[in-house]
Formats: sequence, C-alpha cells, structure tokens
Amino acid sequence: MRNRRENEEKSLGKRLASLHNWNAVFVALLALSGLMLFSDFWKEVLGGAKVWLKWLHIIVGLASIVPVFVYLKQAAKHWKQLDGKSWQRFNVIATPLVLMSWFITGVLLWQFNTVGPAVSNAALLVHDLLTWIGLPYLVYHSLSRLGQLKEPPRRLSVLNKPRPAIYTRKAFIRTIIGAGLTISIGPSLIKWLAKLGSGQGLQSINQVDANNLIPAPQPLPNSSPPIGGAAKGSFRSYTVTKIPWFTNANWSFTIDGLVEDPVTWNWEQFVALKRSVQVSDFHCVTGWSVYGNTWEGIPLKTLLEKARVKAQAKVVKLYSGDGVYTDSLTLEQVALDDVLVAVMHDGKPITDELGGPVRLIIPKMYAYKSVKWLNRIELIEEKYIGYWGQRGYENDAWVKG
Ligand SMILES: Nc1nc2c(c(=O)[nH]1)N[C@H]1C(S)=C(S)[C@@H](COP(=O)(O)O)O[C@H]1N2
Ligand SMILES: [Mo]
Repeated sequence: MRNRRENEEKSLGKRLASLHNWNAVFVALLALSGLMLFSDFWKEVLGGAKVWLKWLHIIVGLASIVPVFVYLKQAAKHWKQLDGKSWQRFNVIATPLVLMSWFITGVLLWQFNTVGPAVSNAALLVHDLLTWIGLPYLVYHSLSRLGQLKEPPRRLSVLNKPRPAIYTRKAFIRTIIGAGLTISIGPSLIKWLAKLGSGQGLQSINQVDANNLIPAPQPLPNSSPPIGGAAKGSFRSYTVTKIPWFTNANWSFTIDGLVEDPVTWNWEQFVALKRSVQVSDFHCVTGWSVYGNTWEGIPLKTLLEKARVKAQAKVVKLYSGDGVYTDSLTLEQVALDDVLVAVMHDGKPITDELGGPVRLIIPKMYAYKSVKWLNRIELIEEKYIGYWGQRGYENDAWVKG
C-alpha cells in the first residue's frame, strides 16, 4: 500500500521535473527575446532583423502553452500532495496563471490588427507588468524549486542515495541563467517605470535634442497651450538607424519626380510656410498609443499643390533623412486632411529622437507609415513598398475602428 503511493509520488515528481525543465527553457527564450525586442540597444543592432526575432518570440510563445496544459492535467494530484504547504500551493496557482496571462496578452498583441488599439494597449500593459513582476517571481521560483523537486519527500530521505553530482551542474547553469536575466531586467525595468510615470515621453529623460535649426518655429495659438491638452501616453522612440540630426547646413526638403515644378526648401523657407494645427492619436503596431497629440505642420496635400503633381502620378514615395527608411501613400490617401508634415508637437519643435525637425503624421494608419526625419517626397507612377512593408507589414496600414 505504502509502496504504491511512494511510486506514484516518484513518477509524478519525475513528470513535474521534466515539465519544469521545459517551462524554464521556454521562459528563458521568451524573456531573452522579449527583452531584446524592448531594449533600445538591441533595436538598433537588429534593425530589420527585429522581425525575425519577433516571429521567434511569437512561435516560442505559442509553443510555451503546451507544458502549461500538460501540467494542468496533473495539477489536482500535485495539489493534494502539497497538503499543508501553502507557499507551494500558491505557486501551483500563480505560475500557470502568469504563464497563461502572458500567453493570452501575447496573442492579443500579435493580433493587433484584429483587436484594435484599445485592446492592444491593455494587453501591452499586462504583458509588460507580467514581465517585470512575473519574470523575477518565476526566476526565483525556478531556483528555489530546484531542491524541492529532486529531493524525495522528507520521510523517505534515509532510504535514498545521495543526489548525483549532475544536479549540481544543472543548478549552476540555472543560477547563471537566473542571474543573467535578473541583471538584464534591471535597467529595462527602471526605464519602463520612468516612462510609465512621465506623460511626456522619453525625450525629457534621455537626452537633449541634437537638432539645431534656426530660427525655431513659433507655435500657433492653438499649439501653445496645445488644444488637445498635453498628449496622453509616451512615445517609445523607434528607429532602425542611428538617430540622425540636422542643422541649417545639412537640412532641406524636396518634392520631385512626376511634378510640374520640383521644389527644394531650405529650413528658413520651410519654417516660413503656413502651418495648421490638428489633434490626433498615434498608434504603433506593437501595442502602445499616444492619445491627443497636438501636431502643427503643413497638410501634405497643400505641399503637393505647390509642386503641381502631374496627371500620371499615382503614388507618393516618402524618404527619411536617415537614408534608409522609406514608405509610400497613394494620392487618394494623401488627400485626407489629417495627413500632416509635422514640425511641432504639443507646441514644441519635434526633437531629433521623435523624428524632428520634420516628420510625417498619418493618424488613420499605424505609426510605421509616419516617416521620421522626412526630407524628400517623390511622385511616382508605380506602387512602392516601404521599409516595414518589405518586412511583412501591410502597405495600407489602416487602424481598425
Ligand atoms: N525614419 C524612421 N521613421 C519611422 C521609424 C523608423 O524606424 N525610422 N519607425 C516607425 C515606427 S514603427 C513608429 S511606431 C514610429 C515611432 O515614432 P516615435 O519614435 O516618435 O515614437 O515612427 C515610425 N517612423
Ligand atoms: Mo511602430
């Protein structure tokens, strides 16, 4: 009688140990790839390869739910075995809960286009929270667990041989992984908290604006104070290159291609063009949004009128002053009133980090269409697929709703 129970406990223990190993591998891969996707340093190193890392993260994330379900099948037995051990019983509930919430919010983030920005925003917040709270908890759990799973129940310990040395090496490896994760979490956690706390975005925390263009644009009355109030939320600054910066000497803005009157403005001329003000929301495909931005700039269609677009032109190709990033809009899309060549945000010049001195804003599309450091517009006849379009994102990036 007693023997059968011991055997059962042992085989459950073995299964649990192997599930835990699988889980640890999944979580470690997801944590590393996730933190790399979040970190500015890796964003810059990876550039377009970010897409592959994101796919890896999604695929591993999808697979990671398998051990959770396998575990849930054994959970009742495990629960019984942990009679009187309340901390361990807490783990039995908390660990699958964290893993499943991670999974669900991850799927929502992956399906951003179907669920729309409001759901994506909430999913990203929970996904991040789980990372900063759940990940340290899981690392701790996994380290403290090492002994428990391998050690036989206390009353049997006399019968058992000493643990083979191989566990010590495993423990060592896990400790290294745990320490590595903890160290890599620290700076990102601080950054995340700082961003959560400041409505203003990163520019005030990170660095001064390296752009130096004279004269500074003077805000219209609707911009300062901003008619939309201050923007709500913070930009996560995205760039696939180093942040370029500009002075009067190296900045100009050109419209060419299929136009009657190709134009190039220098900064003094450009800043003298008549601007207007709009309030709009800004949505990134990765789940964050900034609401109620007051942008001041020149409607793109007004700029095009100055260059007199030829009849055969169909597409507006947008070039960034970073020399790498491009995108395009059709002339029909450009006819929307709120497609803006923006010069100011909430009454202040747009900083280098956020794409200044001049960036595109197209509120009805996801923000990857909003080319930063915009400095050239070419009118063309053929369809053109831009930077993220070439990497799998929709060319027509309409935000749902
Ligand atoms: N030149 C350039 N423009 C760009 C990008 C970029 O990497 N380079 N990223 C796009 C993406 S994906 C987003 S979400 C927004 C981010 O704007 P922000 O950095 O001001 O938050 O800029 C868009 N425009
Ligand atoms: Mo984005």
